[in-house]
Amino acid sequence: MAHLRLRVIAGILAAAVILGVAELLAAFFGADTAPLNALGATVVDHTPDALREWAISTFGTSDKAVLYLIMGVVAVVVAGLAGALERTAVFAGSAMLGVFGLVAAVVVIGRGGVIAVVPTVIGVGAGIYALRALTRRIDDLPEPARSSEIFSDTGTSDLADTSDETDTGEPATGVSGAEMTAELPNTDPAAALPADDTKKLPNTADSPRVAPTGESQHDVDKAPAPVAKDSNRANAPSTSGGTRDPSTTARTENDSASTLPARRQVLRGMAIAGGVAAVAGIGGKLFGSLRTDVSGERAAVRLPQPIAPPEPILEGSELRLPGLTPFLTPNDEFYRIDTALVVPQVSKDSWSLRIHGMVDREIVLTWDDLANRAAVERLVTLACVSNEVGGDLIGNARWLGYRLDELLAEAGPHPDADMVLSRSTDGWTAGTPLSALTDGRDAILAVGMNGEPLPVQHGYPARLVVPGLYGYVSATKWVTELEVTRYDRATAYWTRRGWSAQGPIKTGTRIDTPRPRRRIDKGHTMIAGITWAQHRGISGVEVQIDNAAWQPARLADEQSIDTWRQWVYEWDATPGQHTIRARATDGTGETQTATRADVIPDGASGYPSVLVQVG
Ligand SMILES: Nc1nc2c(c(=O)[nH]1)N[C@H]1C(S)=C(S)[C@@H](COP(=O)(O)O)O[C@H]1N2
Ligand SMILES: [Mo]
Repeated sequence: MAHLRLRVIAGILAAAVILGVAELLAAFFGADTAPLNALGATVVDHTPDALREWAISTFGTSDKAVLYLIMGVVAVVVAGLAGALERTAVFAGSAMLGVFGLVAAVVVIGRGGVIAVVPTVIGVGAGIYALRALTRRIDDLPEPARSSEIFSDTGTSDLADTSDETDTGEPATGVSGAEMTAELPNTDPAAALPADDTKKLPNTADSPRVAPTGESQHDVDKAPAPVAKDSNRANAPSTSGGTRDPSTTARTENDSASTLPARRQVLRGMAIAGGVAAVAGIGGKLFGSLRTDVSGERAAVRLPQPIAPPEPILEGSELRLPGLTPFLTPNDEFYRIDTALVVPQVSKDSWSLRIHGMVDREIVLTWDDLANRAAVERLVTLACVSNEVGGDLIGNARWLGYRLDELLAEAGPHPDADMVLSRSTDGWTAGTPLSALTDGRDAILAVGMNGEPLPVQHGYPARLVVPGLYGYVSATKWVTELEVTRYDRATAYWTRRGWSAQGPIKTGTRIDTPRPRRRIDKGHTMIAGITWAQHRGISGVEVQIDNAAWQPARLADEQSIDTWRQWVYEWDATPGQHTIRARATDGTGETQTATRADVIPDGASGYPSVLVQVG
């Protein structure tokens, strides 16, 4: 296939134009109207559970980056194929881009309505235009020229073209030795020209040489060389400017045109396509984030004063042992789990919380409305249902916000309601038992985290925090809606995908130190970790070395039943290989189960264990 490499590059550039132009428009129409963002979000929504589990456990918090990487690779392959198949008279590649556009359009409309399709349509239009323009230029190239040469010639400056013309190796592209010699006399004078004249070289020196090449490889009976020479001289500067149309009138001078301008047309076209893609894409990203980024406004937010002084952290809740997880998790180390490929940027000024559904009176609360209400601050440990035994999808923070029982009471939930379906700006939902929000526990609409406004990726300006329930059924970030409803009427995001409708946190223990498969010194060893059973509390932790009897560990002080607790067991380690296990008993007296369970459908279970080599 002639010029395969050029065609593949043309296809990839066309795809870059699509994504770049769409990104630029998405700066105005919203980040989720960019086709890759919309497609990625749809992939996320439809990823089979097993795959999602695998992705989270394999890539952790970089699962989103991996998804974009995969989409990028697929895009490059498809686009390269589209480029390879496209011809001036064959629209196969354009059709492929069109099909991509159609799929993306359907997805984008499904997620954001008809108007959201604009970036995709214009982007795909621009991409197909670019593919057509580049393909025409490539089709105009003389057959024998190999793309490698096109590129080695690029040099891209006119000066480089000069050296190209004097390069006697070039005709080896397929012209015979005789032609080669015939050309030499022509190239010599060219090489002898003073440097200032180099600009004219492509026309003067090129034409005579190209005629044989063009004629022998191309259309022998088309326009004779002299005509081509003249027309070429007259037109080359403008024709190589890239405005040329592949119309039939242009064809004549084209076919007999020199390889050099044709080559330069291709390169110039590619440079333009690449430039448009890069400028539009990067510009769109920058402009989009300038327009929507809320980190500036967040930094200026003044948090409400809690009605009571902040809950002091008990001195004894922190054991201060090397390798042990600190009692409070700093915001920048707090795990992040959500389905949002683009972190929602929600301004507090446009934010509101609507409480509706099975209520006596629907209410809408704005940010300023909240200022008139009493704020509280509470320590609550948040955990993800996808946290494996020994995993780190759990964190403890100080949350500042408004009691949900008070906000719900203002709306007046009906007695036959049993669920609150909370919804975020990006359409994600959680179904929380109404009872968990009204039974007196510290369920809050949080606006602050560890003394700061909520970090944007943790839900700025407002999210839910409910002690005792996994995040997927309670901890809605960027929350704007609470619909009071019933479990038999509404199904939340993850429940629709096979996860349990109810998500109480299972009692758990983690061994932080020693680390697994470490070699440690014999003798006195601190085995330490954390344990949690939010809203039930912990009554004890035990440690087992190999198959010996379970021994009680020492627990740090109990800050509250809603937070995790540190624990430590002092061990006189003997040489050899040992397995350390731990288990907790919650405040109701129930010991966590040894039975291993997968995270789906309602959270992992089983004892954590660590294998160490002593001595
Ligand atoms: N809007 C939105 N809120 C969400 C989610 C989400 O995907 N979208 N994921 C939930 C899940 S599964 C968990 S475990 C917690 C995690 O909160 P964090 O990222 O602040 O740690 O957020 C919850 N809130
Ligand atoms: Mo989660």
